[in-house]
Amino acid sequence: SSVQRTLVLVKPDGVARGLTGEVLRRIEAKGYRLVALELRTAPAALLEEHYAEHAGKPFYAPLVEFMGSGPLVAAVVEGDRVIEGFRSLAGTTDPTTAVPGTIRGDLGRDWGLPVAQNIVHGSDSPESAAREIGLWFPGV
Ligand code: YYY
Ligand code: MG
Repeated sequence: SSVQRTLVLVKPDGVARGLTGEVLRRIEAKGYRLVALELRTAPAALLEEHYAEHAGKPFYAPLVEFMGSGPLVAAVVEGDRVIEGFRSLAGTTDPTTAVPGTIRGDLGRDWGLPVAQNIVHGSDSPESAAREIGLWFPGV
């Protein structure tokens, strides 16, 4: 079967800007199902592990700081090919050039900061999804 689960985060910028509902609305409107959902402020250790693939890059420290700067919404989302499907809904990483119609393209932009504040995270592969769901929702 092609049913998958992915880890979605509404990042602190998205929560602070009141975009949580809009992001969840788009996920549900696409036909995906929420299987876990939680508002939380993430500790640095969790964020460092979540973004371990980027350790050593210039944006790593600002990224971890930004992600811990306020509450975020973590969700597990399920559906056929949802890993690719949510990445498609989210749009490309740089919110200034992300295509309109996507979450990042419609709702994000550059703010002159050392890290891109692009509203959402979505796992990029089945391996990443399994690893990230294990980190954020060990019981799920
Ligand atoms: O998967 P995705 O979120 O689209 O991008 P990643 O390459 O995994 O980077 C994670 C996160 O880091 C990105 O969402 C914004 C930030 N970032 C950045 O500020 N500048 C970059 N050149 C690359 C990534
Ligand atoms: Mg990524």
